Amino acid sequence: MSATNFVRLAAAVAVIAGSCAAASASITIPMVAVGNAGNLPETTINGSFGAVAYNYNIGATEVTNTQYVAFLNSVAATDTFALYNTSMAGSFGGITRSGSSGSYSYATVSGRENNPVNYVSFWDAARFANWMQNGQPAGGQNNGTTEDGVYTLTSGGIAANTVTRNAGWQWAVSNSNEWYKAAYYQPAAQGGDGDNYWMYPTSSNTAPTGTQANYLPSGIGNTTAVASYAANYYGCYDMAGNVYELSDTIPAGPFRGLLFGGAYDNIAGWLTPANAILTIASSEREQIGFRMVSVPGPGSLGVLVLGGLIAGRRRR
Ligand SMILES: [Ca+2]
Ligand SMILES: [Ca+2]
Ligand SMILES: [Ca+2]
Repeated sequence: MSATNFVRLAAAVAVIAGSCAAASASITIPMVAVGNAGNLPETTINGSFGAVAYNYNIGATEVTNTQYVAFLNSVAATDTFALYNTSMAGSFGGITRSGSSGSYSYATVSGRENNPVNYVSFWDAARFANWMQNGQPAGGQNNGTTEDGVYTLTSGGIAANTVTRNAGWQWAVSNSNEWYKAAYYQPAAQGGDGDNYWMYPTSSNTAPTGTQANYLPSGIGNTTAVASYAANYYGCYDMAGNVYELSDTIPAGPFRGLLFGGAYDNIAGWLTPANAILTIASSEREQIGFRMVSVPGPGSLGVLVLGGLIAGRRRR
């Protein structure tokens, strides 16, 4: 990343400044289960991260261009909320747009179908999550499609960066603890490090080689197809490198993060928890994509949130 877009903060945190089929078929996002609910956080490296009180699923991979194209073709014939960024058609992207507003259609770039989508803001990712939560409806960006569901998106909430998950969420953009746990956690009793947390998202205390993750030593200098390298303990791919993945955690101000794990152009130190970035919620960059989380089983968090009513129904 260029130095002009970075401001180094304490604790080795950086800030990123603002910076092919067209048919809208239903998509399936491969998810892996992250158990060990109630695990303790890692607290010695870069704050306190990784504690998650509930079981959840997380995307096995970053959200891909193919998955994002299905979203665009469902909701962005008129791209009211700028879900498409024209840089997606460039050499780091993988999505083209044709037609004119009102009849836009979108396609993946040949050979980059399974690369992670990038040039997405947190608000794009939040709208994707709403679309997933709402059952992948077609027909435009409206309150039943992209503007409500997991995240209630109002102009005021966006401007103030105060939008958080609604109760009963089933799909969401991963938060920093969910992401961190899936990347670095492995119980010592199940073969993990002595303190249950690895230094690298490849379930190791040794930096991956350029053939084990897409980061600077790979020499690729661009995104690669997701799952081109081995999965980690929980079955997640590319938590080390490829693209950074947005977080719905609000640390302060206009930011979302922290984002851990590095991108295709980072050195090994940026794959560790010692280095992470905050990103402005509206920022869109080639190094940043996102990964989904869901709660296990249809409506299971709804059971937790709504208590005995639904739980009782489910027992019948
Ligand atoms: Ca956008
Ligand atoms: Ca450790
Ligand atoms: Ca990644």
